[in-house]
Amino acid sequence: MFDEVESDYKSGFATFVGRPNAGKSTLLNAIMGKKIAITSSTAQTTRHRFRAVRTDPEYQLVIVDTPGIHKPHDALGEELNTSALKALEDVDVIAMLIDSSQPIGTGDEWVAREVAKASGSKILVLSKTDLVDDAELEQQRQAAEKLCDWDLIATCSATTGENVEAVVQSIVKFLPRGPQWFPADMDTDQPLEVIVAEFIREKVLHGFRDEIPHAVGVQTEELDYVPKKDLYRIRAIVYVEHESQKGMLIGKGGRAIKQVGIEAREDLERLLGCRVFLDLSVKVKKRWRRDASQIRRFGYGEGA
Ligand SMILES: Nc1nc2c(ncn2[C@@H]2O[C@H](COP(=O)(O)OP(=O)(O)OP(=O)(O)O)[C@@H](O)[C@H]2O)c(=O)[nH]1
Ligand SMILES: [Mg+2]
Repeated sequence: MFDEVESDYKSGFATFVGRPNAGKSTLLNAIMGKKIAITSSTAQTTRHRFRAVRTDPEYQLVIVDTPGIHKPHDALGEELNTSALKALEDVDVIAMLIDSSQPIGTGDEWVAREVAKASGSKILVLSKTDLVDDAELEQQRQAAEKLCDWDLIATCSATTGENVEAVVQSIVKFLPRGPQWFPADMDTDQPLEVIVAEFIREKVLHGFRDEIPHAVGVQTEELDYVPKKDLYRIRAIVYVEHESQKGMLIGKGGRAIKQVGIEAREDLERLLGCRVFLDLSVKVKKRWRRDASQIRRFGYGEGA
């Protein structure tokens, strides 16, 4: 039994919020020391709220990654915002990320106002410090400082790793004393089917531009471990909204989708620690981004 009086063990929840592309998921992966979340330069890469758990001898920190908060253009965008804003409720710490290299805009001001209304401790994290010099960082700090009554301001680069551990320590400082809520070996609450679909979607985001990254949704249809062969047999469907997008995704002689499959398989083999047989197909689901029930079937926003 956990003894609240005698134990100094800390545990609690922190959430990462910010505009799309602020670097939330990249920082989450850097903190976890492995790839839990997918990342890309496409806005709205993250499409659902999920938890990552870091267990340490002195604390258990649960980080909630969220979709970037933005001006929505369709039902999917609205779902993403709702899902992100919900993560501000009932957490011990809110870390708002602002890209050090981008001008602060009305989008940041809007997110900061939502953060201000929440009850958790508030940390401003100026991200991507490798992209700016000291003077630029100081300017950004002065501009961002005014957005909210911050309990602490931190800076880091998730790409180089600089100050990432300092950010963790800053968050932990605001965690209450409490027990380990989750098993020590648990690193995320995302079901394997979801992680697999997300890893595949990431490769589409990396390989395509314009409308395709936003129009794509991935569903894992089959996920079987074959002990005799020590391999996972995975079947997944990549959905797009139009026949023309399907053509682009498949590519000449199937080359484009094959490349997505090769890259996804490498990541999945690393994740699962064994060989992967990956069967990918492409289908059209017209206007799925306007269909709330289909959005949820994919697990995006608030999920199924
Ligand atoms: N140079 C540099 N690039 C970074 C850093 N952190 C993230 N990036 C890049 O910024 C882009 C966006 O990163 P993500 O982590 O996907 O951003 P996000 O805030 O999770 O975005 P959404 O999920 O769309 O809300 C990616 O291309 C990352 O590689 C950093 O510290 N330095
Ligand atoms: Mg993200």
